[in-house]
Amino acid sequence: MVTELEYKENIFAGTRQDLLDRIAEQLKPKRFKHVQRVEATAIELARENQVDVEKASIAGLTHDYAKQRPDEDFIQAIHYYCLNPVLLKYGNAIWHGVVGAELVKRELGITDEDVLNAIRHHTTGAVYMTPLEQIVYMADYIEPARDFPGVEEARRITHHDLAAGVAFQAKHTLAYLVDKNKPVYPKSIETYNAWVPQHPGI
Ligand code: DGI
Ligand code: FE
Ligand code: FE
Repeated sequence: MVTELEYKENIFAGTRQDLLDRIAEQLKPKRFKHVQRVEATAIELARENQVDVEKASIAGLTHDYAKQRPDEDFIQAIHYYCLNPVLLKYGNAIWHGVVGAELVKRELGITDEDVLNAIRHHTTGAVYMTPLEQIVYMADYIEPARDFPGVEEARRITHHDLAAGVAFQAKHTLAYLVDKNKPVYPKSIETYNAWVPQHPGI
């Protein structure tokens, strides 16, 4: 049971309930429920892949911490933390992960780089992703309330082979963005190139 999970690694200075309370202050109920489902899915994938369950819980709960912040907060943070100015051309969809990780670090005091990278990369993926990063990227995509054509296949592939799940999502997200004439963040293309040709079966 997720609710019995006791934080012992001092990645976050407080209990899981303390972390939930901090996140609930930031998110509307619908989004708050989503991050709890992502947490549960991330814990499941962590157990299947011998990954630290406490990190999976914390990264799952915090991955969308900044999703409902105003644009000004992100723009200010891009300047303050000297992040790549190319980011300014994008919007909330890209900022809430890459820039959101800096807000998580500052406001929640979480400094574990694996957790922060899982937040940074959860939307676009990345060329190199640790097992924890792959888990958060996939948990966000397959959590139980996700309902898009192909989600069942995504779940099946991911539980069978985490890296193949990453390839599946990278391919389908890129195809979706192209179909909708959306701007593609270069990292999304890098993720595609790094993961998809290696998994021709997906
Ligand atoms: O925050 P969530 O809704 O839980 O999920 P997410 O962070 O994976 O995705 C947020 C949105 O970002 C989703 O609609 C897909 C979109 N997205 C992913 N990669 C790119 C992107 N949008 C643009 N413009 N460019 C990208 O490369
Ligand atoms: Fe997100
Ligand atoms: Fe999410």
